[in-house]
Amino acid sequence: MVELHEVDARPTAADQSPATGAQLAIAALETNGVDTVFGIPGVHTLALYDALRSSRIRHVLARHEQGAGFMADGYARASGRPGVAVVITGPGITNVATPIGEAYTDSSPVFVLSSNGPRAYVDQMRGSLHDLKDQLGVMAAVTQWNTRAMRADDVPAAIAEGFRRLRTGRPRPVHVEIPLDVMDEAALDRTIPEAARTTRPVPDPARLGDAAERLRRATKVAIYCGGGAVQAAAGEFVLALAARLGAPVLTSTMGKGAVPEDHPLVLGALWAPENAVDDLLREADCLLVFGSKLGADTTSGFRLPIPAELIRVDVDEREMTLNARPTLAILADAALAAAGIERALASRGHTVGGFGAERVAATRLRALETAWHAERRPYLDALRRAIPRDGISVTDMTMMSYVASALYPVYQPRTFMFPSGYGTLGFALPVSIGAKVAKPETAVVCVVGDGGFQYTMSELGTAVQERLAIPIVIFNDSTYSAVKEAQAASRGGRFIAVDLVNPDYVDLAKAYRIPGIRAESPDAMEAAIVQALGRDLPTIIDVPIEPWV
Ligand SMILES: Cc1ncc(C[n+]2csc(CCOP(=O)(O)OP(=O)(O)O)c2C)c(N)n1
Ligand SMILES: [Mg+2]
Repeated sequence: MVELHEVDARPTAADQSPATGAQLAIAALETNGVDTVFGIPGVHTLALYDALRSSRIRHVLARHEQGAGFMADGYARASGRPGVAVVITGPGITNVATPIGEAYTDSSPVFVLSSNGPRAYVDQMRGSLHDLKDQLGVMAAVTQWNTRAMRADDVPAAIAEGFRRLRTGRPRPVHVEIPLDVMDEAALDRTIPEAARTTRPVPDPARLGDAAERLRRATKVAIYCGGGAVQAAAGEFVLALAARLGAPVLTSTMGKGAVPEDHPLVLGALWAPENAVDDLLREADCLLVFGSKLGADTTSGFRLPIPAELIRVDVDEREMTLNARPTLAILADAALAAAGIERALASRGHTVGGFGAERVAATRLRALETAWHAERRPYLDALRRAIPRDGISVTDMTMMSYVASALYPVYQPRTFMFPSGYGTLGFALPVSIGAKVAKPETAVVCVVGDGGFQYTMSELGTAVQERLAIPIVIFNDSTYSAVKEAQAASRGGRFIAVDLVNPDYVDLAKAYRIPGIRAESPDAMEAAIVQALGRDLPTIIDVPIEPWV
């Protein structure tokens, strides 16, 4: 089954084309348009790093593989291009599994390239360094596709297939593993397959016509956008459709930014059970959903009102019927489907008043007034003022982020990031780093709680080393407040394991020789963020806040 091959790793002087498995791997990344990888080297990836040295790919050195995985995810979320993490076998893999789990739930195109021991010993636990019983098994749990290249000749095809999958349908992470001796093995065939082009599922015209007919029969239509609408950049087509139907546009948290939240027909992520948006939805006779699984969390336990007519558009056949059975399902890219439905309605000369902008404005106002923790809005308004319209806010699992989901307006796709599905604390700092590396000219702000920050604060080292102008806003209450709140709500206030003794974050900034500021008010925080955006280093902004519980 497995056999050891003699290895001749050196390319001849006459032939500078890629030769070893490792060189082919890096060449295949280049062919696939990769300009940056995030990782940490080890003795199991020496060959890969050696090949990276002579490539044009930039390597960003993380401080923990969890950080490298999140950075690759942030790069992907910000740019829409696959993000790449390079890790060692064993602990490198188990460390990266957590952010890849997040990328999987949130459909982010992350490519993990790893190593393993020599082929002959893979999975055998014979006492080699970094032995892991079932490395592909670990990664199978968090990827859509996962393979081991057993010969140098197989490396280019494995990498090409990974990228093809990232660029087709639903973009969930992939993993390619190259055992140690395969990296140094000379390949007989040096051909690198051409990069796969991104394909977007094209809607069936008959279904678009069917959708137009159903929408024509409806009197009050509402539109709902999930992460799929962000990925497809469907905004302008969704808005044209909304204008034709007088339809309010709602989003999930992952859908924030699909449409600008200051548009007169946009209600954003303001829906909550029994609020004004909920009342409005109960009057709708048709809901048109673009790229959302209508998940348990997003719908507060499947409480989002679903009218008799439910049209769902999704790139994933399974998601399309998950959680709520549609009366019409369209397997398609959200932008192509929205444009197609709008054209079909236009050709039928169909326009209706629907709910209309006035009703939407009144609904928005009432929903804002009654929103959960609306008293914290001054912080979110200050954050919004400090960040340019196209600026990216990366938010961690902290109370302020949950409030932000409803109350922080987002205007452009890929400018609001949150660990939506896996809910991983420590997401924000490394994801900010990846986003800033992908978009150096764009303002990127990290919003994190005092607890979540400590999960990945070691990545401060990376942000300093790369001189990234990231304001790191720590909403500090020395508490795991989300948990404390849950203990108050369902355990009769029997609090346990929620109080934190934290470092002084301004002093921590000093240790890294970067600016550190304590901002005692929303205004002070706003000024500190604006200043921080103008530096060429990260800035820690410690914001002491009132207890939530
Ligand atoms: C990896 C991980 N472990 C545990 C949790 C459970 N958890 C959710 S929120 C939270 C508290 C976060 O504290 P902090 O970052 O200070 O934000 P706060 O809730 O205080 O605003 C915890 C422990 C989690 N989401 N992720
Ligand atoms: Mg806290």
